[in-house]
Amino acid sequence: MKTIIEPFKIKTVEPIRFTTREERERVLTEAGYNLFNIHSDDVLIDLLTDSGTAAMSAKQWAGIMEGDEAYAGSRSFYRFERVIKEITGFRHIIPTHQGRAAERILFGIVGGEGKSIPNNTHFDTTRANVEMSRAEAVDLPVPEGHIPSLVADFKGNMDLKALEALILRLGPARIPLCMLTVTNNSNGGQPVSMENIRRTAELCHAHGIPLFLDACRFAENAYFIKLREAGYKDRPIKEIVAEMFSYADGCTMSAKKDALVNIGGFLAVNDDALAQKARNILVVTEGFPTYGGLAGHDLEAIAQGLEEILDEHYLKYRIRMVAYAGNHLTRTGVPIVQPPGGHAIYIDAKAFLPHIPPHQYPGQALACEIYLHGGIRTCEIGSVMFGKTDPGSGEFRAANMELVRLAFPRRVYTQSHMDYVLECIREIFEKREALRGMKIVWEPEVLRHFTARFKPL
Ligand code: P61
Repeated sequence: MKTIIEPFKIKTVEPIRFTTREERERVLTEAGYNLFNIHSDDVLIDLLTDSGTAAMSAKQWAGIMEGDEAYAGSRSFYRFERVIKEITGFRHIIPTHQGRAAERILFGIVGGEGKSIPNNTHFDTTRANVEMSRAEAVDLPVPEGHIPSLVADFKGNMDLKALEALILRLGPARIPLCMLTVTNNSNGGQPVSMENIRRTAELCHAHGIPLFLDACRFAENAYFIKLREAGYKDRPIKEIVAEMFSYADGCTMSAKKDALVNIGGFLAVNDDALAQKARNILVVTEGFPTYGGLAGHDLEAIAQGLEEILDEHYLKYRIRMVAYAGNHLTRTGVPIVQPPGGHAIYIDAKAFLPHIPPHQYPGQALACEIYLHGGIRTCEIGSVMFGKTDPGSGEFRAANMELVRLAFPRRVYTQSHMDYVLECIREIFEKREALRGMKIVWEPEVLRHFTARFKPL
């Protein structure tokens, strides 16, 4: 059979609320044209993020009831630890309340003034935690990663020549570890190849530098390796995952993505001394080492989710659903970051709205119109998020790309929800000349995309 179906049936449903265009116009005006300011009850289909938005399975909900809430030595912790050890092979498993808490603990130990952390591309919380420690976060993606229309298999890869040059320039003493984000979220959700993981590890280890994975979407990355990399077609996904982790010395993970839960994360390391330091911080800021900021029932749900994510029927459906959306938009002429990534489609708003210059925020204009037209919430990843306006001179600096991300929650929306989203974008594309840019009327000092207020021009 060629048709790919959702590999689950639905036991519990949650209604979604329909609104009229007039209602959405009012909601958007009151929200200052910022989709982060909207109540989720006013959203029909929410594609703001794939983080913490998954639907849990019956077995995960059963695990929630089974969770052992003992302060110390919880049975649920031992299941969590066993499952993660089996998947990653790492020696020390340290639970945290989410991904950024693992990052804060790790960089609180290895970061600091004068240090540099290379990464294929830091996610914004990772960069913030590196910089909060006063270290420098260096992005070294392969050059093809920056060309939205280019179709290539592993646009998430690390630029190995640039990494070697950095190591030779700074010396290994200033590089306490190197990171690889799989898949590369900030670069379009593009995967990293096994060859690139292995060669990054070889280069780092030759200089005594440990390699860590930012493993949020490790299973989606592994499935791309199976699909696209020579020699992996017939290998079980568990083996591919094990090989990916075998090159690394540790990882940070937000369980809100590929562990199919609504909250949670962990830090995993091989180094005994590093693990001891991490547990010292954990016990002060997160919790006792056998729960680390989570309830016993959360640990249970994560362990179960990590077993479910490795189901190849699930991964095939997941990657094909995103590809279905991407290929449909491409056939319609809608410019997107190519090829479609693992968890999201990124519309290239600069090419979609060539008549709106970056300083009039084409991504924000498009995200607002997608909400007005279809009640769908997406996220601007462009000059609102990464651009800057100098408060003194008023000079504007644009972001590298003007993107709108449609991130797909796991196991939440069906094929017909997807068809509705595609129809909405197609209709906006047909009348794109009518769209106007936006101006910022108020912005905070940091992370302006969350709270800034806009007006249409
Ligand atoms: C997302 F607008 N991602 O993509 P935590 N590493 C990576 C992530 O993708 C990631 C984290 C670490 C989110 C949520 C998000 O400003 C924002 O469990 C590759 O969220 O702490 C999270 O994991 C951090 C969206 C986070 C944002 C911060 O939508």
